[in-house]
Amino acid sequence: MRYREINFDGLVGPTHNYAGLSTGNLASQLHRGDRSNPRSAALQGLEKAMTLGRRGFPQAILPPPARPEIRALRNWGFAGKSDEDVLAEAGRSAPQLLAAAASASAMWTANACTMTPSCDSRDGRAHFSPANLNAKLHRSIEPGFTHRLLSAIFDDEERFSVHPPLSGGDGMADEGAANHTRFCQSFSAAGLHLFVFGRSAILRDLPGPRHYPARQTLESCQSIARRHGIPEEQSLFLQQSPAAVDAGVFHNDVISVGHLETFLVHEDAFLHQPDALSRLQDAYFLLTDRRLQIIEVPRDRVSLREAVRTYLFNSQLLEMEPGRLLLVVPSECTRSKAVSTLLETYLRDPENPVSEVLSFNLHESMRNGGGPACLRQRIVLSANEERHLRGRILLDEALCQDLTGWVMRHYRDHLSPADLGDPRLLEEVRTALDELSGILHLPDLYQF
Ligand code: SUG
Repeated sequence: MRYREINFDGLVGPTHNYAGLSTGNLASQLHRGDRSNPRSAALQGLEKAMTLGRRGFPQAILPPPARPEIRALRNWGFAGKSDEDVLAEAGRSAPQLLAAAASASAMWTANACTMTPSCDSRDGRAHFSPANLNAKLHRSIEPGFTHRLLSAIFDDEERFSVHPPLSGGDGMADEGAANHTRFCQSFSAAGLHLFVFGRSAILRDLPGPRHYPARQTLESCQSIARRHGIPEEQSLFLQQSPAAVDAGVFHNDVISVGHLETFLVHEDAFLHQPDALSRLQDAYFLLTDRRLQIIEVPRDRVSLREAVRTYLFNSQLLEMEPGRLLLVVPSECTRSKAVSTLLETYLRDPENPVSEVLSFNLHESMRNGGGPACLRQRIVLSANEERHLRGRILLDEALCQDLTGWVMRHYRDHLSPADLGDPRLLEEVRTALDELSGILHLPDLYQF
């Protein structure tokens, strides 16, 4: 059976703003309070998805949840007869909680879930676990909608299994595919699943970061592998370098990117890196009799700081033809001397699979710490499974045109955290999402 990878990009929601909610995410901290442009943010994301779609890489779209999330505000005790009253009350007494309920953070669909293709799971179904995102207040309200959305799209129990998010609170904190990479010779071949964690809920003697929180736990990674039925020899668990977390690497996809048999990784990504990479190489060899091409970027070529600033590793690798990869980077990379010099040497080197670099202006998302890789969830499906997807979510020219028109009609071109309590914004969002569920043929997706 032939499988292919479809990138499901997050459609940026109409409340995209800079409230500085993510400690440990340097960009989010730096841009706290800035004015955002939700319309540009959505168009920048669509431009990336559609350009890659036109180049022949399969693309789909995941719609945003409704924000501000009034249910969360009511749950946190803001009362009122109408939703507008609740909004006003939260805005008056706890603007930071209102900002948490209004964040458009679901745009970073790498954090939506972890998926396992059916060829790697014991029961022969594709498995999905919405990430609980317990590590951050504003993100912990995402999994309810994500679960509903995935259940609507993958609505076929014979082929798909959509699990509930992991329960267990902080000890099971899970950030989804941002800390997961599947290595394989082809999408249809058995894959090795690399899960990356920052801390353990049980093991007391692991080193940890000093300044910023490590988000994902070892136990959540193991639980995902277990519930998805991944055979033991097909998974590996590695710990992030605590120094990297302290330098702003809040997810592993900020410091490494893997695709098929290539792994582009910074020298300071993992704890005890030489040992970690040889464990990876050994596990892959044991499974496939083949070797990964590990491209390790030395810190004296690109410092950890520059890697975090440019988001070089939050790039996408896509196979154009066997052995030739396209590297999709944010335009911050092309403006960095260190990064562009490195990439030029890659392009000149016939042994290096990176054969083309494509850069995108994703400034709106980047200012909140989200690059190309954050904006997509990789979903590997067989041709037969693809036929059973629900909704009009595969991106083609017609859908792109409809979505662009929809954004132009409904999105503001500027928004400040102070605007989040505006009752007209709530109304605008609801009108927009009602229309969106029609465009995507996903009725009943939104329950305001
Ligand atoms: O979780 N930023 C996100 C960025 C997520 C990036 N995703 C990946 N690396 N896969 C986060 O820190 C900022 C939102 C705000 O401040 O309003 C935010 O949530």
